[in-house]
Amino acid sequence: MLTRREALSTLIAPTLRAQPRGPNILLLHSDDQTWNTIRAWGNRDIITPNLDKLAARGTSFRNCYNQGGHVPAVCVASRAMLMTGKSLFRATAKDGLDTPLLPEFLKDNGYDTFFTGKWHLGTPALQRAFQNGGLVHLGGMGPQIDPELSRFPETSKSKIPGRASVLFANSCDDFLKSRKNQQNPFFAYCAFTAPHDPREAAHLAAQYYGNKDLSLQRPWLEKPQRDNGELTVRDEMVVPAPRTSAQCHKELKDYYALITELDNQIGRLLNTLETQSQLNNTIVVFCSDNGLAMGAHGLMGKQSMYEHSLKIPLILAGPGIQSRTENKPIFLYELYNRLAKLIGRPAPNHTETTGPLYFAYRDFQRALRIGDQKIAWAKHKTGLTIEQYDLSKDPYEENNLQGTSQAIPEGKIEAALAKARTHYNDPHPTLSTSTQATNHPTKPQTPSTRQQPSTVQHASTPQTAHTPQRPSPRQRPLTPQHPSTTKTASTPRHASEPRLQRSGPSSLTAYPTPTA
Ligand SMILES: [Ca+2]
Repeated sequence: MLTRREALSTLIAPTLRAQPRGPNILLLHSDDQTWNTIRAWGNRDIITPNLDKLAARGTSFRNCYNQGGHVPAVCVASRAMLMTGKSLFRATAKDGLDTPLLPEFLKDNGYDTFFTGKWHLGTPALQRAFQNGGLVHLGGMGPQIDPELSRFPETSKSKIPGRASVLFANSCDDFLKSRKNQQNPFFAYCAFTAPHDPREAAHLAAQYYGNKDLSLQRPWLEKPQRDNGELTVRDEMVVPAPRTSAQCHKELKDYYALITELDNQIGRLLNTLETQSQLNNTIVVFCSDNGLAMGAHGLMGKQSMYEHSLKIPLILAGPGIQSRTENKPIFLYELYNRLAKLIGRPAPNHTETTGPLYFAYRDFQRALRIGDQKIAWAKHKTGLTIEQYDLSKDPYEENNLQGTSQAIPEGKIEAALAKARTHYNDPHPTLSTSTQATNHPTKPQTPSTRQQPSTVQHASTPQTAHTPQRPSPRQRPLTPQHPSTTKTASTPRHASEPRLQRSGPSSLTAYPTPTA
């Protein structure tokens, strides 16, 4: 015979058990931060004590990738993928953003949601997705000093005195402090604009790094050795080619200074969580949206298929997350799916996990992984550039294997390519590594109307029109983690695709010098 109290307890308990309070989630997002810019990950120059602590208590995803972009502002596609949990060609503004965004999914699962920082996916999606917000930078790049910001959910902008990273951290900090004794868990998304240029950080560079002689990004070159179809984009003009090591050294120091400033602000936020007794009940995510060349391969921007532009930091720490290193490659868009599982909810059907490692930029650059081998190609005005790197031995992509005995057979590339295109619904089926039937000069074209290329560049072969590769004496290796092998099943060659045809050294094209 149950007592009255026991009977009431029996009625109430299942309800309480069905609605446990999930862990909070704090998503810390940087802008244009390449993967090898965390001291705990092996960069002995950079100062990132708070990210180092986060890495020590969490999981470091050492091979996390942005899958690519549709326009030079790669940030847009990356952030669309992050918010939708969809891969590149499905996370479009047209239909991708129509599905529940990550904050909407969390709100539906009992979370109070908050946003501050850079939002690059349009005002309607922002206002729809979040319940609360602070200072917001609507759009792409903005100044690091006295930025023009709006206050969520308003869209009118005004100049706010202060440094951008501090202002966004202030907004997030106010929200975290307001959460004491709140019943619902929270999702707070703080999207910093650092270390994106303009790199207004001269005094911070002097303060943090002084006269320190930084190692330049590998392989440092005065200018690109090969055309990738996008050498005159704005990002490449930040320091016009040919660049000097002194110029790149200054840019790198300012870049590192912005990251150190960002790290300080992240430390503030994590300290607030700790003083609010919320640190142990909060999943902290740190990631960036895309990488940046910063002088590697003679490039400055992010519009390429090299690791420095695709690979980004990703660290998760908090309840249920082990302290370890994960070397298996992962696309950033998988974060949505993983967070759903971490809070004990089924991931929405529209979210994707990492499939074949296939990367795309606009309609003229593609890259594909076959195991540890990475094949990248780009159509440009005068031809086609193909490169192949063994990332297990050459993580900085310094030794192009195309045109050597180690080049992967064309049939194997085509099979993997057909599978990846189908998997990701790439709408540009004519972009393959093939040059067949187009071996004739082409007129300069706009990127969107590019035709099949006329020739193939094998960059491992000497090219007299190029500046010889001159690695900086200050270059030295960090500690890259070798990516694990990804199996790609052999599938029949796609009937509509022309066969891969590589031309020999005689067809090498001169690399056009970028124009300002
Ligand atoms: Ca970015």
